[in-house]
Amino acid sequence: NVLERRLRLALEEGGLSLAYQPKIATSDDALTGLEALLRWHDEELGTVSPDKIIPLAEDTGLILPLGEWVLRTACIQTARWHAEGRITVPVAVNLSPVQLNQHDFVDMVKRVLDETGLDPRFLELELTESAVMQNPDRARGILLELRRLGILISIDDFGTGYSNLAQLKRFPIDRLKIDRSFTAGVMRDAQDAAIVQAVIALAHSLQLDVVAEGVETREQLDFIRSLQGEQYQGYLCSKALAAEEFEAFLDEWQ
Ligand code: G
Ligand code: G
Ligand code: MN
Ligand code: NA
Repeated sequence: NVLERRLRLALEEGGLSLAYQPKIATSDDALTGLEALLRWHDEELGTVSPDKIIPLAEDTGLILPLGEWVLRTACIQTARWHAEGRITVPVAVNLSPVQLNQHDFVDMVKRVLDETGLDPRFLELELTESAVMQNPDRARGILLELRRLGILISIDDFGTGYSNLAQLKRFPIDRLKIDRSFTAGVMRDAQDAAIVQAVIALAHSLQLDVVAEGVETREQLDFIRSLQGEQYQGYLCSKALAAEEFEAFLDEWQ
């Protein structure tokens, strides 16, 4: 498989990069975090989306070295931005469910934090509901260990997965991210608006905060703010940016 061959090569010899999307406070427009997202431009294949890369990597086992590369790169970049005084917020990294099954996953995370010097309080890990529900007892144990290190845990794409609230409440979670498919509909679809309202209320009653994903318009932001949703991400503020572009964004935003 040519995609697999090129991905192996990119991992060994370079060609992968990360883009960073800002997370913003709805109350005062302050930067509250950034999410690292994988990017790959290959000489032969052109630009390949993470929606193609991640499933392939999961099927071939490449997700373990790839996931470690993403984590390490995000930590190095964030530690540097902290040292330069550019930011004081955490970086969020997406995890594949396959990584949770890695026997030494927590040790790998500890090692990367040690080696990059990033304070664990400035690392956030994003997992989908389905990822944690595959093996809830194991996932819970791992999340408790991560939490003990000071790492933040978010549930990504909330509302689209297999949700088990009885299980979810046992997990050490900090934050729910409302899937962008719901955000997209809030101004035109009463059901989407009701779902977003209910998810924010649920999160708050469980002492979790909320990030609305995919906010593209001022009206959507106002809606989220009126429900006291704490943070948002989306094109209204910025798409995910290459590191140099992200620095320019920071200079302008503050
Ligand atoms: O970057 P984009 O917004 O196109 O991302 C598409 C999907 O790929 C999203 O669901 C995102 O969570 C996922 N994704 C992007 N980067 C990573 C990564 O480093 N690891 C994992 N597991 N998923 C990622
Ligand atoms: O699943 P996850 O939330 O990690 O994926 C983030 C994905 O959402 C990336 O593909 C990113 O490029 C995309 N994205 C981020 N903001 C917006 C937005 O405002 N609108 C749309 N349509 N997509 C967005
Ligand atoms: Mn995410
Ligand atoms: Na998401």
